[in-house]
Parts: sequence; C-alpha cells; structure tokens
Amino acid sequence: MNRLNSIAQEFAGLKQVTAIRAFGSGNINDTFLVTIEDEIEPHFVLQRINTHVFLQPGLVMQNMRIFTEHVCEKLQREVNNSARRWAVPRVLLTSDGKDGWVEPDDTYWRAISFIDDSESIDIIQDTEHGREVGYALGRFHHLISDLDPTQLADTLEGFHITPKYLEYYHRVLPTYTGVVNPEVDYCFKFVQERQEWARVLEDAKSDGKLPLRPIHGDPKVNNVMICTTTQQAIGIIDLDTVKPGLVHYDIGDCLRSGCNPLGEETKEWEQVYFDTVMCRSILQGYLSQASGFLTDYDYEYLFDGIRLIAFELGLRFFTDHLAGNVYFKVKYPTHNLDRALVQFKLTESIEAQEQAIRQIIEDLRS
Ligand code: GN1
Ligand code: MG
Repeated sequence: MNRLNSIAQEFAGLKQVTAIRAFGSGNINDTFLVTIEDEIEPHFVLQRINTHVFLQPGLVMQNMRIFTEHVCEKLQREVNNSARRWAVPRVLLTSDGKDGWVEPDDTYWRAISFIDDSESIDIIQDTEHGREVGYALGRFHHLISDLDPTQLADTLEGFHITPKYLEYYHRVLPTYTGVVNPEVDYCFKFVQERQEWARVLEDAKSDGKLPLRPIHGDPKVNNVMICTTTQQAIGIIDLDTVKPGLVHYDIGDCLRSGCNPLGEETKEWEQVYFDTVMCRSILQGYLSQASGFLTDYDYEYLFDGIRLIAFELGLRFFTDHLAGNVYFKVKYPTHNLDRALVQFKLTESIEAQEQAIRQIIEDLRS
C-alpha cells in the first residue's frame, strides 16, 4: 500500500479504499478524491494542508467545527422555510477520533465529505450560473450572519488586508533580480499608481464604518458546488479561510472570479475584461439572500470591494513572482506573472466601468 493510500485509509475506517485521484485546481493545498467500498457514500475528499500558509492547521479545523455546528443548527431551524437543498461538508475523523492526521514528516492531512450529485465549475457559464453563484454566497453569509466572529480564530494573519500585502511587496521588491520586461514594468507601474487608494477598506474598517463579520475568504466560482441535476447552487466548499473579515472581501472575490469570462488562468491577459451583465446577475442572486443584513455603508463600499480584491489578487500573484513563487503553486516560472497580468487587466476594466457598476448596485439596492 503506498503512502497516500495508507493516509486515506486512516479516514476510511473499516471501509476499503479502492481508488484515489487528484482533484480540483487549488493553488495552496493538495486535494484528492478518495473512493471507498461504501454504497451510500462512496467518495470523500482528502487534503494535505499547506502548513507554510496555514501555520496552525488545528485552528483551521477548530474554525470549521464552530462554523459547521452553527450552520447545521440554523439549517435545522430553517427547515420549513427553504425548499432548496443546502449541503455543508462534514469533517471526517480518523479511527482514533481526530480531525487531522499528521504524518512522520509533519505533513498535515484531513478529510471531508464529498457533496454528492454536484460539480465544481472553473469558469462561469451563463447568467443563470452567475445568479446561482451569487445566491450561494448570499446564503452562506446569511447562515453565518449571527455567528459571533470573535469565536473564530485568525488562521491566516493579514489575509485580504491589502496594505499588508503592499508592505510585503515593498520588502520583496529590492530582492528581485529577474528581468524587467514590458509586462513586469506594467505591473510595477500598476501597483505604484494605486498604493494610496489600496487602504480604502481598511480605513473604512478603522473608522467603524464596516464591521468584522465571519466570512468565507475564498468564495471564487469553483468553490460553489452546482447540483448536476438541477444546476442550482447547493453549497460552498473550501472552508479553510472561514474567519473574521469584511463581507466586501468575499463579494469582491466572488465577482472578480465570476465576471471574468476568460478565467483567471488564461494566457490571453490582454483580452481580459469585467463582464457587467454577469455582475448584475451575481449581485442579484447575492442580494436575494443578503439584503437583510447589509448596511448603507456596506453598499457604499461595494464598488471599492470589487475593484480592490481584483487588484489585491494581482498584487499577491505579482509579489509571489518577484519572490520566486514561494506561496502559490505554479506550473512554469512566469505563471504567477501571467496570473497577475490577468487580475490587473480585470481591475483596469472594473475601473473603466465604474459608473456602470455603481449604477447596477444602485438599481439592485432599491
Ligand atoms: C488560493 O488554493 P485556492 O485556489 O483555494 C488563495 C485565494 C486566491 C486563489 C486564487 C489561502 O485559493 O486567496 O483567491 O488562490 N487562497 C489562499 O485562485 O491564499
Ligand atoms: Mg481556497
């Protein structure tokens, strides 16, 4: 039995593991789909947590537990109010009752249930899909809107705090010894011109305009599970970054991934644009669930949130390129540079369409 098999077997208990394959397209953790001899639940998801990113995986699991308990209880109370299925991935335990497994080489493994009859889709398909993606984030936020964020640990310090990413960028910059071609130069200038504005959400937070709430942290399109029969959204996966934050980080992340029809891995970065038709659909779906808890200030900063998270992800990719690809997994040396260009081009398109996007927000608000 190889190593991966024996790790999977730790979570499978008495059921025999029959197959394991790589699963999904995550940039941080390694993910596998495990098949076991079980007629009712033949699959589960096995993940090696990247402990260079998540320094305390135990706290990630603790947050997941608090989140799951809260949501499952709330869903039970709401059972008569919503006919729509909503699935929450369960944490699976090892045979000795632990929610994680540490290998002798200190790698950290955990397993979660697989949401059956569902699929994850990398690139948004059409406005129906967009509405479902927005609905999913809205429902997710609604379900945790009454969970006290101070109960959740900060499992990834500085996550989505744009000024911190800028500080890191300025630390990395002098160490860069690679080429400065026109693309790299475009990125330098792009960051330079937006440094002051990049504090916008953190300033609003310090001024008491935007409250900390529990958030998902990474609600991109392919983390929304779509039912293969009804095409409806039935859950959001990848709960590692559920922690206190601003809902704007989530809305921004959802829109920067959902309104980019070429997807974040395209090589055609010059063709990238922000699709405002999709933006309307996603926000419509989102607000159908979330309008109840959003304040006037929340609405006021929505546009900045959309612009900022696209910019921030570009900055994170670009900095990682300069740093030698130490954070995001890459398939080739300039992969993070290409990803940065996509996000910067998207940001540019968001900026060029500011009035139209603000108008969509206004229309949907009233
Ligand atoms: C990372 O690994 P994945 O794909 O779930 C990253 C997100 C980025 C995303 C971009 C913990 O998520 O913040 O938006 O890549 N997660 C972390 O695809 O940094
Ligand atoms: Mg993730």
